[in-house]
Amino acid sequence: MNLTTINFKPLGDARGSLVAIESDLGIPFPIRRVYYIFDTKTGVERGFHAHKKLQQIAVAVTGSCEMILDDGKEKESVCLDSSTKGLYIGPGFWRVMRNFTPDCVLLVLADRHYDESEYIRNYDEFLEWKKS
Ligand code: T46
Repeated sequence: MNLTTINFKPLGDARGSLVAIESDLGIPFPIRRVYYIFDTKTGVERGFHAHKKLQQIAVAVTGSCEMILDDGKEKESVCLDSSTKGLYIGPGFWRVMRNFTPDCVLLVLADRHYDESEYIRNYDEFLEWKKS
């Protein structure tokens, strides 16, 4: 599986670091939505769905978690553990997130507004949709 990671350039000075992410600049889509997942309880696994259209980039801005992406044939696990590493997640990947550290804040940039009708939340349906 060929997953794309994006390295954000930290703009550091003596005070510390800053990362700037601008729509269309260095990321492959216009940003229409930003959300973040935090305060995830120990042992919790999230996700268990795919998107028909949505493109996203996920960055653990603090802490870490594991993102497992499944294209219906192969699975790959990526450790999100850096505020300068973004994982691009295109449409058509079943995802599971797990192993959240208690301090993990997972920031997600998305190219579409929230639309429950474009989620696939059943794995068998996902496999059928991949065949179509
Ligand atoms: C994804 C992974 C990485 C909204 O109302 N608006 C939103 O923009 C989002 C993302 C969620 N919600 C509601 C829907 C649910 O009632 O928030 C609740 C939790 O969402 P969900 O169970 O889908 O959360 P995760 O962590 O399983 O998945 C989320 C995103 O939904 C999904 O697009 O790719 O994070």
